[in-house]
Amino acid sequence: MHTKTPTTSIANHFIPPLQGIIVAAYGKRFQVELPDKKRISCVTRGKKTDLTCGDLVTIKLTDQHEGVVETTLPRKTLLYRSNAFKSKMLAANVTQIVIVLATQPSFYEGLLNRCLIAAEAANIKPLIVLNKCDLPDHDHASEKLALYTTLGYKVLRLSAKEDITALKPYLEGETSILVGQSGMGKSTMINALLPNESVRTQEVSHVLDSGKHTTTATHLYHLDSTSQLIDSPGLQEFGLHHLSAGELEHAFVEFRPYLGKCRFNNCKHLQEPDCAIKAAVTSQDIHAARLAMYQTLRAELST
Ligand SMILES: Nc1nc2c(ncn2[C@@H]2O[C@H](COP(=O)(O)OP(=O)(O)OP(=O)(O)O)[C@@H](O)[C@H]2O)c(=O)[nH]1
Ligand SMILES: [Mg+2]
Ligand SMILES: [Zn+2]
Repeated sequence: MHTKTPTTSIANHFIPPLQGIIVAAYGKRFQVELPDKKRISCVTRGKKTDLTCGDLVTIKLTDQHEGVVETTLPRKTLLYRSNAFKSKMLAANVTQIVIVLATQPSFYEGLLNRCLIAAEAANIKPLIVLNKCDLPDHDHASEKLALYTTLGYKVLRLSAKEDITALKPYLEGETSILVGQSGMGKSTMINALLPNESVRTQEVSHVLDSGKHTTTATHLYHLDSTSQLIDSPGLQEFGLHHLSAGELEHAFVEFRPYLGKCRFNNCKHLQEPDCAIKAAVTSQDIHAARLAMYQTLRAELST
């Protein structure tokens, strides 16, 4: 004969914390998805708000669909941007940054460089996608990207509206975040990859040559049991104030063979004599545009 286990009295004494993943971040409120896919709307204790999409957390239920975040599990990676005053987390635990560019609206090469530098500094692999290749006149955008292929970055050309197949193999087994300016087609890509989702998208403004900032919060979607995809709001700027001088110079992949070879140990590669990086620009081993980008970013650092 089986006797009934007194579950209720045990439950009253110890409720094990539930583990979940943050699938959406709205300021101080977070959607946490539990292993059974149930979603709980959570707040944090006190003033703690340093949580972001992709964070693994433990929560305590306060209601059937509401809870409080108790702890954050250690992060494998953290992608964030910062200016002189504040920093903003974009996502945690991502393994790949998909930098989404388009032929229209025109993309800023400075922002592309900043995304690449952030990816290198956070040890996250970048992938560059030129979207909207169905539109005429994409040659100019394509030409601008030749430099990045030379640096070893993969540049994928596609049209999310016509055929997203080319992107699929790159997403397998990865947690990828789509980043880029507004109107490049990030949410359109989510819809193309996940036909059951209907993420809001919006026509771009041709007059302003810009998107309309349609996506306002970061969201994580499951592609399959091992692949996740994060949609994020369009970026206008990408400050990198949090990087040290050493992190910055190492994030320029083609600088690495020359680092430590300047006359001065603490060479900033700005005006110093006998600078190995500037010599490599003269010999055309480093592209002048990348040194200019480095110098812009170096001037923004506090040290
Ligand atoms: N022709 C063409 N248009 C596209 C393609 N991909 C997206 N679009 C259009 O571009 C516009 C902007 O797309 P969205 O997906 O909203 O862009 P987004 O990057 O998510 O923009 P934000 O949410 O504002 O950051 C929409 O009108 C899309 O239909 C494409 O491959 N070809
Ligand atoms: Mg969007
Ligand atoms: Zn130097």
